[in-house]
Amino acid sequence: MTKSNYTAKDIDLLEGLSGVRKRPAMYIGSTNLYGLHHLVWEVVDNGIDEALSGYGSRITIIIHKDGSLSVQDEGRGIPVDLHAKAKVPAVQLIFSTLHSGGKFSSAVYKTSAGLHGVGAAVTNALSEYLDVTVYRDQTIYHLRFEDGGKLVTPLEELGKTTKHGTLVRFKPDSKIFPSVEFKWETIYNRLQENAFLMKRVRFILKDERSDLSHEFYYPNGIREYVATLTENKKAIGPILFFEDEVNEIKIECALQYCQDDYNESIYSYANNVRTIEGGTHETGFRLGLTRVINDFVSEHNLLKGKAKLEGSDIREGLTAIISLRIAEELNQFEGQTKTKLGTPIATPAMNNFIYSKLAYYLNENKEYAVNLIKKISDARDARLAARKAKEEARKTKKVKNELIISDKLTPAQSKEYGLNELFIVEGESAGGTARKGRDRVHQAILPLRGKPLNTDNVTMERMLKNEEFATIISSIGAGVGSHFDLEDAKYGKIIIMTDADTDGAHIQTLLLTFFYHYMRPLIVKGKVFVAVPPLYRVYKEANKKLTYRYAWNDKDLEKAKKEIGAGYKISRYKGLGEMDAEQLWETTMNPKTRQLIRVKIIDPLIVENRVSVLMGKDASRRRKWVEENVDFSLEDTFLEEIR
Ligand code: 28G
Repeated sequence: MTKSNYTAKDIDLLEGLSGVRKRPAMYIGSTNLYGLHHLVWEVVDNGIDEALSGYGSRITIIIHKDGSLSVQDEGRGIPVDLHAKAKVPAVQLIFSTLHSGGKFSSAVYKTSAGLHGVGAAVTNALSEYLDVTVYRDQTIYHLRFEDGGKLVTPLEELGKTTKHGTLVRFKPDSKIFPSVEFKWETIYNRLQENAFLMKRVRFILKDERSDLSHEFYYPNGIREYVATLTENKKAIGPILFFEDEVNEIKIECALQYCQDDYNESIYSYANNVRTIEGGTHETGFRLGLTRVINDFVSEHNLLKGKAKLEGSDIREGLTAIISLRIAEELNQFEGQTKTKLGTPIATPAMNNFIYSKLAYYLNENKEYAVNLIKKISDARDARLAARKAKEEARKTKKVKNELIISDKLTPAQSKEYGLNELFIVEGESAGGTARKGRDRVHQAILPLRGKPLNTDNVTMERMLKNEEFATIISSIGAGVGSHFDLEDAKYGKIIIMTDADTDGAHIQTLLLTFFYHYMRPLIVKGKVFVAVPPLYRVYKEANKKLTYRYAWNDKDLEKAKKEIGAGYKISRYKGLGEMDAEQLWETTMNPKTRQLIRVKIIDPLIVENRVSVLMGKDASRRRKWVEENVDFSLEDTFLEEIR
């Protein structure tokens, strides 16, 4: 770069970005993989906003071999004219000014303003380089930043073109991010989600590191989203799809009921942002749904003399996607993570919307209506039966069903259930070691023989016949499926402890598949964990004194080698079985020294994709997937350290 190009204005702009570099987590949540991918979303969201405004129907993302990533849209191209006040090209400003998203966007419905929504300048601030190429007014424009947003190539013209759009290529700064490796699957899932929500837009993802590529294009939008989420389930009737505009809110909703599904899976969005914490639109949806079903039942004199249907009965086995488009000024986010819709009018809008659409549909499709009401009333009966059984058990003080539990479980002594931990351990021998090493007061051990049953695609009846799961269910003591009641759980933590190899990962997935289908509240409320055994032990014996360190990854290993000093030896743990009771306690079970990963459902698609690919019937699809994801870990299936 030539120093003379650098003006006082450029330096002012750079100062804002240096704040981002000093405290990146404030802007992108963290500097782990979550934050790394946030750089991608900021740029992609701008391309999506342009498409939402009606310009461009294709967005291409390429992961390059050098660790950079590029995003190209076919919109109008970012304006290059000098900004009236700042006197620098608008495009330069967008990549140098924080929060430029809100200020500069002309989109009526904006994607961002969600979790962090701080604009592409943040991506620039945290990149080794960032190139912007604009195709606009028959001209190719270009500018380049390096080293956290320093303008090294001011806006230049590269030639003529007939194209229009914007191309951004950036390489995350390895001084900021411990890992700068983009994950194919993380980006894949996010783009798929976006594609479902934007039926007009084609998303193309290419990975030059592995030659993988994929195109997402769903002309049927969220209908296909619901179809994907329910592809392994037994559907009751067709996927219903409704859309309307109410009080200037554009509403789309797709829903499907399934047999043998005891969960409610309602996923809502506002302007393409997933509203994880729900909010006013979800509230309205639930109100309207409960109202329309109960009104339909009483109008047609169904279920005479039977107990009222509750909302939970009506939502059991329901998978629904709700997508709202709200004008920017009405789009309010609240909640701890700003993923809760606060817009008040969304409640009556959704309430009336789902009421009128579904009432009409049910009256026009009596056969469907009868099947649905039957299913819902079965759910109500099951709920009442479970409650009655529970009350009986309490009356007869038969709660001491620990006695019925098979001899496989080594229980904890404490009756303070919330503090107790259930370790589900791979293998009888590791189970034995864990039994010896544990804290007897609060830790219970349940060893597993072999691989647990794959509970995807089997009925509950079949699952209950499986001894391992029967034992898990009775050990936890809180019921199963729609009868599951978190309050009755005998443990505050369920900890899956397996070897750190592919078999171990498979067992984790099988167990999580079970918890996901039959005890989902455990996962939703963050009660399920995966234990992380160490991979190495670094040790040395000198002057009859043994010193040692454990290492969970290669970084730890380097640190441990340094701490132990010259003459160290390394033993690599291949499985839990290689540790004695004391070592297992110290490294993997002791709450003070162990590492646990909390299981979360980050994204319904990630879970359903993984579950259906890994657990489904199609072996060739599974093999291909495993080949493509050789380094897969559960971390991004069910698990994520969200900040
Ligand atoms: C490829 C990666 C990410 C974008 C546009 C297009 C316009 C724009 C972007 O304008 C500043 C504020 C309001 C005009 C808007 C072009 C209007 C007319 C745009 C992107 C200037 C922002 N012509 N495409 N920003 N506006 N794509 N893709 O970032 O007044 S950002």
